[in-house]
Amino acid sequence: MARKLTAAQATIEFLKRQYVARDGVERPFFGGCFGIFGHGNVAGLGEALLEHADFPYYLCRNEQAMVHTAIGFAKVSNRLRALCCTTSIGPGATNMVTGAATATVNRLPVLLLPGDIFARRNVAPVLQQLEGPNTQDISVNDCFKPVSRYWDRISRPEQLITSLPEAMRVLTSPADTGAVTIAMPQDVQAEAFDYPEELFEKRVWNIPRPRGDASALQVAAARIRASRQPLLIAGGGVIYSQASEALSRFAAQTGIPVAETQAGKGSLCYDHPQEVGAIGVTGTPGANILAREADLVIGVGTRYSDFTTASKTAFQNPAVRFININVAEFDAYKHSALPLVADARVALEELAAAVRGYRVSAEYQERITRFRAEWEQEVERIYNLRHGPPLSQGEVIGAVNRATGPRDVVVCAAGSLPGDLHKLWRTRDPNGYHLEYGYSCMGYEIAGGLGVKMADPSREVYVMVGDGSYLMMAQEIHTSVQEGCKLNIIVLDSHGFSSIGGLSRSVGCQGFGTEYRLRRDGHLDGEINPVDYVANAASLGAIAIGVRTHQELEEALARSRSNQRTTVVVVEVDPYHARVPSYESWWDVPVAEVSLLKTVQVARESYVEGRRRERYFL
Ligand SMILES: Cc1ncc(C[n+]2csc(CCOP(=O)(O)OP(=O)(O)O)c2C)c(N)n1
Repeated sequence: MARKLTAAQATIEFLKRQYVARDGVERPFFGGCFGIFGHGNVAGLGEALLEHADFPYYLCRNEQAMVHTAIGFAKVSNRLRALCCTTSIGPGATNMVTGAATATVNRLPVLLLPGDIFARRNVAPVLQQLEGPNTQDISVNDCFKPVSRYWDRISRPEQLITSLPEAMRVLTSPADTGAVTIAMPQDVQAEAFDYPEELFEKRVWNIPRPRGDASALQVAAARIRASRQPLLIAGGGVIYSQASEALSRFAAQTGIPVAETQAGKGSLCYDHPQEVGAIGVTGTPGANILAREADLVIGVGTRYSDFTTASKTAFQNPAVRFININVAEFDAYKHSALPLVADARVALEELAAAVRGYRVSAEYQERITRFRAEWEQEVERIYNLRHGPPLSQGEVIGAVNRATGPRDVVVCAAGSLPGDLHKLWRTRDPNGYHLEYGYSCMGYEIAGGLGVKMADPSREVYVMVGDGSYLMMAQEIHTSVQEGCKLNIIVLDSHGFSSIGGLSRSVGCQGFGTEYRLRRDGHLDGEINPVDYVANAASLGAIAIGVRTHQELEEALARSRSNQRTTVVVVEVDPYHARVPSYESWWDVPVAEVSLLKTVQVARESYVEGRRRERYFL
């Protein structure tokens, strides 16, 4: 049996029938399709989406943003659901390249369907086509190749029959997932073909929980038993595998302290007795001191970014060894670790059984307990600074944390907020802390928050965003109003890039070019160039409230929570004083080796000193 459909209709018909199953629970994989139409998709995929009202279409304001929304959706769904995104050809398509990279870095599934130039070629160059004199076998969509986990171009309608299942294999693979790009030439989208009926039958993709090698597991258990100062690092893999309970039991049984990466924060509830906080550049003192001294590091679902390893300075014990539990072989082998290529939950359960009877020393446990108590005091201090106005960023985080419920989600991506949140946020749910810190893409925040809300409307979503990120991509407020997806957005106005300003000063560059100021005598150091964020947000349809004092902030947060429509609270924060410090860590940002500037020469000296502690783990 065959069904005559256009390539675009066949694509949507196929996507509708894709399901995933894990732990016996089955669900449809796709939640619908975001898009912006142009000549490259309006008559092809646009027509197909119009016909298939049961596959929802969402109109957004910017193509990059819709990929961020799809990322937020997939991340809070633990990669068990995804969205697809369709664009026209040319600029609409390449606007998604940054989003594709963000998805792939973070290993989150998104299906991108950019329109493409005519496969038929006879009318080329079409509007928005980038021609080349050396080949006709290329379009701007080739830009997606390095940022996609799977890439294909459909130049004949029947190619979908082999391409779409491959796309699903990659999207649902715990180890290989990321952006999948299927470029759809606009003429082919509208072409009909007799597709085999089987292509449109319901398919259930099992998300596996692979087990590690049995002998490697025994070696791992022996290493744990022999260790005196073990530390477990929980990465995003713990969350995606829904391994929090297994981790909690493992930590309680063994007494091994758990430090969390940005993607792994929330693996344990903040008040778990073995939770020692954030690790690395944006880490807390307990986690970083324990990392420095650890003789065994057990990395679970982490890819050891430089923020986690403090640019390879975090682990200073000469005898340190690593065990890496990861579904991705690539990550499991990092730091010459004993690799356990396995699902996090399964591996932690098996390891718990294999080390039964082992427990860290009472002295080690005492240190963990002390670090935890000292850190709680430090958080209280920062939450209650009562600085300003302008308020300190730390106390704004405290006020927002206090205003949230246990299942609410905080969303953030770039600037100084991620570091401060990593340290200070008290997470009570594995999906309650939503940081896009793989690509740390400014502009992710509001668009990503929309994806979170769409995936789970039962949760209140709190987007925390700096004024710089807000100005890059605030327009999805309008989409959130369209969809009735209420967000609580807190804009922290520091009149520019306070994070990069601080970084610039630390490398001797004096904050150059990082503040929103008017040009004066040829330099960007005139008066502050103000932005009315309240008016801006209101113009997009949000309820917008400007606050200055602590009390006004608390009242605005209470109002925001009870509002039905997206609410934006704008608060000025002090970019220079009462900043949250960094604790026991370092980040490699190379400083100019020669410079006429004294500030740079001084910074270079301490940079050279810091680099001495970078290690290879061979
Ligand atoms: C798309 C993008 N461009 C540039 C950067 C580099 N960058 C990181 S943080 C930052 C400034 C962020 O400013 P803002 O959102 O106001 O936060 P703040 O630094 O004030 O906390 C910049 C430019 C980035 N992460 N993403």
